[in-house]
Amino acid sequence: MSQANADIGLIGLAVMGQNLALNIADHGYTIAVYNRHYQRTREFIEHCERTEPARERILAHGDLAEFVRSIERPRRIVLLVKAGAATDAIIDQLVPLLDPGDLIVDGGNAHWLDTIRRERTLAAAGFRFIGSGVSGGEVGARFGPSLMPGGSPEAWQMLEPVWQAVAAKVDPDSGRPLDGSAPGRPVSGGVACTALIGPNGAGHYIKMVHNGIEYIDMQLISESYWLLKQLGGLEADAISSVFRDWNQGELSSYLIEITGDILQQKDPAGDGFLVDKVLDAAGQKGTGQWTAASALEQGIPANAIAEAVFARSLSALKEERVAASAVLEGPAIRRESDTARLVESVRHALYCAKICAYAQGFQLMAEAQRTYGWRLDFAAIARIWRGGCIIRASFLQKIAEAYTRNAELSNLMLDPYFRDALQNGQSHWRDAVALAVRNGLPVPAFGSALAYFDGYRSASLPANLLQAQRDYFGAHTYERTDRPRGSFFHLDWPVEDRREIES
Ligand code: NBP
Repeated sequence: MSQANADIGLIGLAVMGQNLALNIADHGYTIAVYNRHYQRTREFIEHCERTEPARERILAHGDLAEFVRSIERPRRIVLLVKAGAATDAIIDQLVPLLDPGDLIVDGGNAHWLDTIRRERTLAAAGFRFIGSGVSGGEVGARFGPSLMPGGSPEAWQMLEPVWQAVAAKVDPDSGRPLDGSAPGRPVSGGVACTALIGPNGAGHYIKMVHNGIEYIDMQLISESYWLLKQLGGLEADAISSVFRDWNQGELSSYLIEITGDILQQKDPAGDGFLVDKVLDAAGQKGTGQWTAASALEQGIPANAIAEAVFARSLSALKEERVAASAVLEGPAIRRESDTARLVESVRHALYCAKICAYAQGFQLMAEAQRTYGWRLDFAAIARIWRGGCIIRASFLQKIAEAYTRNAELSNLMLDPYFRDALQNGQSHWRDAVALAVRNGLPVPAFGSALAYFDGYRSASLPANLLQAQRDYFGAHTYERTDRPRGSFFHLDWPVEDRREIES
């Protein structure tokens, strides 16, 4: 029988698993690895032999039982396999090989309800389970991801030292990510971008909302690019300079930074810029849809996040759009002569709409905490997102400060810092949306975020008429402005002798 000589185990050696295994090994842990098909394991080990200083701390196994036996008890086993049925399949194979008290950590993009189910089932059988969001793609997994674990405090105690070690690090004062890692030389110091989010599915829920925010962040940046190109007539490299400039200020973020890089890239297969040759049909993997669906189910107006998902769906109808463009006419596009003013309007629109998008994401998490009985620390969540993940941005430091000032903040837009930013930028934001509408350019994210802002700040909305319509055709009742909330009335609308009935 083989000896237990690994501190931790990891299953699933596709791109995320390989990189996280190397990150864990870089931090001094001996890690056992296993993959369903051994060929992938063999290739990984060959790669490690060539380039990885931590190679001797990676122990490869082709047999699952041998892999499990090689891990010190109580065992910690991280799964990075395809989310869904694959995760259940590997858990089913693992369980008979484990001992009570062992911990399984699912680092895949699981649906939070699956995580709640798995945690309940495994806890009942005496095992520990954590569903942990892992963000940052392959580079993040390799040199410091943002990690969002959900589970019991006892399970977290087992995982915490490893997750603290491998997570991205930020400067505690500025919140800026600490860079400079290389194989075998992890970042030292700084604050780790991880903390226990809450019980069972809380970590995966927060990871899902992160991805929903990622969708809207990307859509807002794309709409900015489009207005600068279509109305400003700017070439990709000129727009790149604008983004690089914005990256020095309050919009500073990973996504703005990579947009600056992308727009500079020449087409390796020909003339011009690569972005002009990339087909305008966006793909999606599902976490944006989950976020929008969760908002709909919980009645939270995350319209900008949902619009970002629909914008991808509309873009994917490429052939239909091409055909429709020959049939459905819009206004001719008129170039703006004052480019500096256009750039300024778009910058403010981007920042204001981004505030609304994050306000929606945090409202969604606040509702989920009520629905699932979690207690979430929103300042801690914003801090975790400051480094390692795709939406990392200096802006998140401001959100952390807002929730530190007021942990019960009902909407981010009401925090003094964000209130002032919206006040400062809204006329530019309106100009950008108006320009887009007049020129027939679609800006669903800018526009829906503005509608959210205007709706949220309106003491009165036309829902009085809507509610009267509901009562007219469906006897759904209405409340009256001159009576206390909670008193409901119905009118017998269609008959001559109309009577109002209170219920
Ligand atoms: P994939 O999501 O492409 O999954 C491939 C891995 O799952 C391989 O190791 C594969 O084994 C394994 N697998 C499958 Br498929 N079915 C299995 C089964 N029935 N039993 C055991 N193993 C099975 O890999 P990834 O892109 O590295 O992502 C891993 C997880 O991390 C996913 O849940 C993903 O959603 C999440 N995630 C990915 C990213 C990213 O940027 N890619 C970012 C954040 C989170 P095989 O080699 O034998 O086929």
